Formats: sequence, C-alpha cells, structure tokens
Amino acid sequence: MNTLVFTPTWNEADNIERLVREIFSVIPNCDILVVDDLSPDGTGDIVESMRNEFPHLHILHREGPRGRGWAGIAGYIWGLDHGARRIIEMDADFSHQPRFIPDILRALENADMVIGSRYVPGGQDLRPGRHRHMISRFAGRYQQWMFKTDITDCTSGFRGYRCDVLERIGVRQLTTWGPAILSDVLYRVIQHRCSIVEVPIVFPDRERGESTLTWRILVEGFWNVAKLRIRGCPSISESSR
Ligand SMILES: Nc1nc2c(ncn2[C@@H]2O[C@H](COP(=O)(O)OP(=O)(O)OP(=O)(O)O)[C@@H](O)[C@H]2O)c(=O)[nH]1
Ligand SMILES: [Mg+2]
Repeated sequence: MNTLVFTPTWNEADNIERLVREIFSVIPNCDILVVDDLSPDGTGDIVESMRNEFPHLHILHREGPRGRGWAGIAGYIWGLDHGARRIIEMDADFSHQPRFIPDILRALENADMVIGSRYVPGGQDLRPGRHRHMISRFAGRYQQWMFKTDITDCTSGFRGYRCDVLERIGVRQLTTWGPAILSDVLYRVIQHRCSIVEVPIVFPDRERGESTLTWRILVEGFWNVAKLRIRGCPSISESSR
C-alpha cells in the first residue's frame, strides 16, 4: 500500500460519501480508511455500503469509549500493519479539502511530515467569526512557543507522514483519548529531529454536521502541551537511554 488517507468520524453521515468520492477522484490509487466510533447517525453503514464500489475503501468500527485521539492511534497502527508507506490524516467535515492532498504528497517526497497550514503564505482560514480564529491562532502560537518550533499551524489536523517516521516516534505507545493526539505526534516528530514542511491550505468552516469541539477539549489540549514539556514522552526518554 503506497498511500493511505485516513479520516476519523463521529456522526459524519452528511459528509462521508462525498468525501470518499472526492478523495478517490483526486488520488485514484490511494487506499482510504475511515475510523468510526459506531456513530449513531449511521456513518459506518454508509461506508460499508460503498465498499463494493470501492475495493480500496476500508473501515474500522471502533467499540468502547469514543475519542478523536484513540481513533487516530487506531488509524496510524492500521496503516503501519498494512504496509502503508505514507499516511494522510484529515477531518471528514470538508474543512480539510481533498484538492490539497496532492500538494501534501508532493511535499512529503522531501520531508518526514507535512502540515496543511492556514498561516503560511497562500493559506487561509475562511471560518466566520473572529473568536474561532483567535482561539486557533493562540493555541498554535502557544504550541510553537512551548515546542520551540517555527511551525505556524501546530494544531492543524490535515497532515501527511512517512510511515517509517510514525514507527520511529512510537505512535503504537500513544494513549491520548482526544484531539490532543495531534500535539503528541507533533512533539515527538520535533524531538526526533525529523523534517517538517508546511504547505498552504484554505480552511473553510464545516459544511454539514456538528462540531465536536468543547471547552473540555480546549483545556485538555493546553494542559497536554504543558505536560509534554514538563514530563517529555516516555518512549523518547527510554529510547535515548
Ligand atoms: N472516530 C472519531 N472521530 C471523531 C471523534 N470526535 C471527532 N471526530 C472526527 O474528528 C474530526 C474533527 O472533528 P470536528 O468536530 O470537526 O472538530 P474541530 O474541527 O476541532 O471543530 P470545528 O472547527 O468546529 O469543526 C472529524 O472528522 C470528526 O468526525 C471521535 O470521538 N471519534
Ligand atoms: Mg472540523
């Protein structure tokens, strides 16, 4: 498997079919993995019903407590176990537009990790309302400062990874339940001195369905970054002993 595009889903029934079709029309040779936490709106059934048409479409029905982080870890491990060479990770709500995947893949030819960025020249955040821009900007700058990195869009979940890098940074040992998984992975990639490149993306608001963002997620995100700085990552300190 050369390229795996993976998307975590929670109640994305209004988006998932169109997303799958668009991804395959942009990169026909990829595999797609949907990691669904038994969404009550039937997202998983929609994906199952498309599998005859698209043999390279896969789905993981996760049981137990739901979580963006756990779904992410399951997606990375599935990709590694199925021999993917590179993994694209993206949200299912069309904030991450499939038309930017080729730019990410191109940049991945010369980098270990690629981030689709709203803040490099050419990038844009089109969501309405100033407060969401401010929260994203602040969270990004906080991570930039804490992780001592030049990356401008640390919180972006539209990313590409080389799989040998995911293995090297120890994604199999991650345990983060929520979206803070994105900072865990970024911190590990930085600590392993892997190369990271940002490519511009246009980031519109979610078109359909409901956001899962809550105050709890925001607070845990900030706390998780502080913990990473204070305690480091267990597997990194073990491997460097
Ligand atoms: N499997 C799984 N996926 C999830 C879970 N929570 C969120 N997701 C998915 O993660 C992606 C990002 O979630 P969103 O709700 O868009 O969160 P967000 O982008 O931070 O918030 P908005 O900017 O308001 O859209 C989407 O594809 C969701 O369906 C979960 O508990 N399990
Ligand atoms: Mg979203």
